[in-house]
Amino acid sequence: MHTSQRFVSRLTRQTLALVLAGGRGSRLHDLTKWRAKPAVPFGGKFRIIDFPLSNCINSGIGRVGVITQYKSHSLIRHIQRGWGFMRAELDEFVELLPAQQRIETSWYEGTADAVMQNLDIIRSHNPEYVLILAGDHVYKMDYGTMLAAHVETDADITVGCIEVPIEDAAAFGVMSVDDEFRITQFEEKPDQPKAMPGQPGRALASMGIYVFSTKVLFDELLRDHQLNSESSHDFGKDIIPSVIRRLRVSAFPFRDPVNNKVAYWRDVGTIDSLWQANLELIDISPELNLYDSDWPIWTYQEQLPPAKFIFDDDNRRGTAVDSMVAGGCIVSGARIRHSLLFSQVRVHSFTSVEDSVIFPDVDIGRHCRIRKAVIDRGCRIPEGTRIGYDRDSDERRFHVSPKGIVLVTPEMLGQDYPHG
Ligand code: ADQ
Ligand code: ADP
Repeated sequence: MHTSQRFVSRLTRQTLALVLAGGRGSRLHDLTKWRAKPAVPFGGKFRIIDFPLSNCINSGIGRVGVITQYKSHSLIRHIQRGWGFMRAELDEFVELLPAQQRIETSWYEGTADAVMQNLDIIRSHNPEYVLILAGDHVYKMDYGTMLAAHVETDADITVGCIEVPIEDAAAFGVMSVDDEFRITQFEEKPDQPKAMPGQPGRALASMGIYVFSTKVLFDELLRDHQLNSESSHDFGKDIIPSVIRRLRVSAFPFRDPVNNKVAYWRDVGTIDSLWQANLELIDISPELNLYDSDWPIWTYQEQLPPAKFIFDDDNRRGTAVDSMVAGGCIVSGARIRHSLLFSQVRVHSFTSVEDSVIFPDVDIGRHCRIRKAVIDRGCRIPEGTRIGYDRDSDERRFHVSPKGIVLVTPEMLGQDYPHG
């Protein structure tokens, strides 16, 4: 075993990371009508893509390309503003790779096609390994250990994997492995997922992240492109299942380095899971600790004053309990309970907000009662509005999720989106 620090840091320096950030995220309904899923706000001041990008930087991978396609304006703006601090003279960068019809006269098809169309850019960086990541998961992971495992097992390809409950497994690529964690079977989104040996309730799911030795990546992408006219050019659907018999494909189980249990990893792909994952951050001991200075999550942030809580004219206290409140917020004579307020939210007197996630730049007028809601950026909630108390009335005006979470966007309120 060569897991010395120097060995791992050599591997991370020889790696180019490509973050796939072009997917639609259609289960997030109107939250992804104007932005790609990786640009969706998360955790009070971040966007989802900040997690894989921060993981790269914290792992020592300084060369990162972000492949964008769908509704990329807000994502591109975020990356240009927030991730420009990399030092080009040290060969460190976060580079945007928009679909631009470089090789084919089409937009990107599947995930493998999105990488294929950037082959010349990959070649120009001359990496030893290419780490392919998804831009839409929330987790903290040291990719250095996955690269080390790739090299130590002499793998051509290594797939990151995590144990999931069998009832959720049909949404993932599901694999079987041998004693040495070599993948022996891989099925993309199977109707009947296979359980792990001896664990009928669990399946081994692909995280949709891959380490490729660069030559293998080039060979397999060209092969898929040239020989397989049926292919949808997707890593999970086409490439991985077709190579497991020919090549050495290892699984890398992602575990928490502190307690060696299954690590925190969330696909916040629905309104319910986004709401829940945000509110879980408020727990006394959250599974995802954002206050961990060993693994900082970087982002773009405006320079904002501290959050402020004030008495109103009638001596009503502005309070927030069991909540997280970002910079620039003003809570004036209103009560906030078990909620997450992103930056620059204003909440006015005689209003209560409970069990809710409020995105940036929202203004909530007087005498409102809001419960179990996700309120999108820029909403102006008129005085006296009730949300989360009467399902029929909510369904007429807003979108209500299966768990009864009410999604409110500016368009649903008849308002313009904030530009700029
Ligand atoms: P899916 O969840 O279906 O399965 P997919 O839609 O392929 O994931 O998207 C993967 C990533 O690529 C996402 O970050 C998405 O934003 C991005 N993306 C999709 N199409 C793109 C395109 N044309 N251009 C740029 N980016 C694009 C995958 C695997 C499964 C695995 C799950 C884990 O196929 O095997 O279990 O991820 O979530
Ligand atoms: P984010 O909060 O993720 O940055 P924005 O609210 O800025 O997202 O919206 C993403 C992009 O889409 C912005 O350029 C915004 O101006 C644009 N946009 C959003 N809604 C509309 C709309 N109804 N009509 C036109 N452009 C819109």
